[in-house]
Amino acid sequence: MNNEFSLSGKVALVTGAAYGIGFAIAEALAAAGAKICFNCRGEKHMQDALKAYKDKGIDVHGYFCDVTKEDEVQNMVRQIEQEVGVIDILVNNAGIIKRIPMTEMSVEDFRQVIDIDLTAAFIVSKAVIPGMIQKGHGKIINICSMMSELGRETVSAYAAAKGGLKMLTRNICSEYGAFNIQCNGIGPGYIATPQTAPLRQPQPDGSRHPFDSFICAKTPAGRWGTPEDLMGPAVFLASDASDFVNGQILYVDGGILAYIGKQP
Ligand code: NAP
Ligand code: GCO
Repeated sequence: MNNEFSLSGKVALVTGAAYGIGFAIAEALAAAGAKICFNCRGEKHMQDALKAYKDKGIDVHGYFCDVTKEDEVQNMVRQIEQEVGVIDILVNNAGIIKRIPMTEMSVEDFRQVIDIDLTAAFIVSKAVIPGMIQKGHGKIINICSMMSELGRETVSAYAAAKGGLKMLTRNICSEYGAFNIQCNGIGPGYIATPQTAPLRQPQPDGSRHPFDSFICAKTPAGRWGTPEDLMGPAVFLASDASDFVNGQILYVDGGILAYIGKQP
């Protein structure tokens, strides 16, 4: 059974894996035997990430690439194919959020979130799928969100993008399942990373951020998730163990989506 979860000999690309959820997923895939490639945009993020991976004994290939730029993505994928090998596992993780009330949000801001959180997954998947077809197999994991299912104030662009990413996941499954490509999503709950740091920032008087208390009360597990909580689910969806799982979103949320909340 253990062999089912082995990724040895596989080449994985995790986008936006300089830190946060992407870094933890790359670490997990490496521990299962995969060769790791990742990208980000920032020079400092890259240098810090290469040191962090090295400190964990993980041999990685880092690439500067803005996932919204199709030419940069195509070049990166070609470079990976030449330097490391044809990509077996793609994790579309890179993403941003802008928390602005919709009527105050500029079209440019809305478009930027859609571009990075949705269109980029199309661009990178489109670049990687031909190699997977040639190889006769492939795994694509899209990092969705609870906002693939729910909305909340100020995250209209992000929810629209993550809702679209859920359907792109299902469509890649539908269009490429016949080539033995499985495309699934992971829907993290509220995870403690730089992206959610503003929601956990203690108040000036030292008290807990109200959103921090709100999320812990709404989550049956009673806590924020950590990037490490996503490591096992990512290995499962990247491995042979999930060969008959396709078009699904695996929510890793401590139960928050199932829970109406405690009576006040
Ligand atoms: P994060 O800490 O902000 O990290 C985002 C990563 O994406 C960084 O490495 C960033 O590096 C990279 N990135 C952003 N835009 C990029 C672009 N255009 N091209 C290439 N790389 C880009 O975020 P996170 O919390 O780890 O979230 C990772 C993913 O999980 C995102 O898709 C997010 O929506 C999703 N998610 C997060 C949570 C949560 O609670 N944290 C929950 C559900 C889903 P550079 O800025 O250097 O490029
Ligand atoms: C927010 C948070 C969420 C999380 C995550 C939840 O502002 O509500 O950033 O969107 O990032 O996507 O699954």
